[in-house]
Amino acid sequence: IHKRIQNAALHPKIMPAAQAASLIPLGANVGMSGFTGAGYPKAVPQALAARLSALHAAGQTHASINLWTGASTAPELDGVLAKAHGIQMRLPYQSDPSCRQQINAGQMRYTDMHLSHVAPMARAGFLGTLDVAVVEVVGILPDGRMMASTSVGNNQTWLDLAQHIILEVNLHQNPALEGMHDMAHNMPMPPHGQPIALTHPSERIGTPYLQADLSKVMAVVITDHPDRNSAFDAPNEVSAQIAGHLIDFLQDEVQAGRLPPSLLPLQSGVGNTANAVLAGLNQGPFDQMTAYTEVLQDGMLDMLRSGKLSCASATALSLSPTALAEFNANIDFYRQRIVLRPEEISNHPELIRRLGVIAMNTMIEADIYGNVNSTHIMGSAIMNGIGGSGDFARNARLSIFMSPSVAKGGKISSIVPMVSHHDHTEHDVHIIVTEQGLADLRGLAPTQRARLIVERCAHPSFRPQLLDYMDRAQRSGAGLHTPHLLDEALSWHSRYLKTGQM
Ligand code: 0RQ
Repeated sequence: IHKRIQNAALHPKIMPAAQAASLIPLGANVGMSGFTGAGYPKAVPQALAARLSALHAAGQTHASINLWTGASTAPELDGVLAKAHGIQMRLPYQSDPSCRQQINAGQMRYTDMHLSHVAPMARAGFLGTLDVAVVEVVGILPDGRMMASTSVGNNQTWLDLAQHIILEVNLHQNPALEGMHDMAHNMPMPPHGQPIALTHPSERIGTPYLQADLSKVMAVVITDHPDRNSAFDAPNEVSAQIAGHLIDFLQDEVQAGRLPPSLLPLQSGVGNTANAVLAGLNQGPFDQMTAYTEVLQDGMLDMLRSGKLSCASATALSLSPTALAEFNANIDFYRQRIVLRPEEISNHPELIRRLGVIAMNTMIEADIYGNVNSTHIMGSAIMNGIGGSGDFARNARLSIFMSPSVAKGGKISSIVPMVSHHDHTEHDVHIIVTEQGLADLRGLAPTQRARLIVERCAHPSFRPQLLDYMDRAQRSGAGLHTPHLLDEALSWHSRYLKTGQM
């Protein structure tokens, strides 16, 4: 243990998780590490959940905390705390079934934010005071610098801002992660802003270590557990078709001279479809690609190994157990090629625009004019959150959204007359892809976009209804720039809610 915690001043602070959890004040704002199932604290949240449950049983029914993280975490963090009714408010992103259920039942407040905004907003004080940071690290050097774990997220900001710090030193995480991180953060705010000096995904502009005022550390907890990440589904026919359309399109762009042969830095969202697109790119014609993304998942690891991808910048590793084992076995190879950064840098609009990122994200639905909903089911129930999709889509050189054309066994069309919630406006969406085909919306007016999206992307079982809506809206809409029949525009969603079928 002392090999991992080389700073002797911290040794007296080593304690069991339950004791550390008892130091967190009720009602506190707590900033925890964790991003897409990687690098989250594994013991203190569970101990805190047990403590809160006991308090609830003893009549303190409102005992809870406000929970800030990097992004989604895992059942041992979001899951246990939500099940214990221990989270009063949550930000900036979650994907946990229990959290989702409580948010949609009106029992948990959820502030769903662009991930690049979180650290600057926290520093500016808009989110309130951060009482406690709970951060997983791999180890602590004699001088107190800390080796970061499998995700960076907002960890350095939480350590900077928190009044008190609890560290979880996870012996299971590979000490050879040391050197993979680049912790530049806390860029000068306006009116003192400066250019961020990154011009290539592989560049480094900061130190590889987390740092903190060690006098704020009130507990150090030892853990020995792996990140809990599930395996991806093997690409199915639909995701393979989406990948195929996308790769054909990228090849055409290269041929037309609009993209270089090694493309531009790739960003890929999470999920099975995104992973299938990466698998397609790994088999495809492009070489010497790079990635400037937030989550590095299995597909990108395969591409690094095959040499298709020369380097990747991200804020978190989100690897299946098999991919994680391979990563750990070859970590020296990957350390040369991967940089993990704070999410305010991995998702920074300035850098995404400068690098010319190709953003590939999954959506819930798009409308005929190209507006995209990434977050809400039938207009009012949250699924996960906007995450980094807006940071990338708004600023990308090429902003791509993909989805199967139908959901729930064909009862729902992913292409609708009007989206039931807007995350990405028509101005931020360049390409829509489904298994049916790809619509390139660049430079087109709304009615041109509508025809292309319906003809290329909608499922044949919904296409006639969409064409009929478009034709009638174009004949009798109140305005003919973006023609709509307002009484009907959301009728597909209300019909689904009433009948179970759009
Ligand atoms: O529901 O699980 O109950 O079956 O939505 O859909 O097809 O499995 O797709 O897992 O890739 O998620 C947009 C949610 C897609 C995700 C979203 C139902 C469908 C299923 C999931 P079930 P799939 P995925 C990087 C970038 C926002 C954040 C983001 C997401 C469930 O990609 O959260 O992009 N994106 N971040 O049945 C009703 C529809 C539906 C629908 C799908 N039209 N209507 N239900 N579903 N389409 C990562 C970070 O930022 C951290």
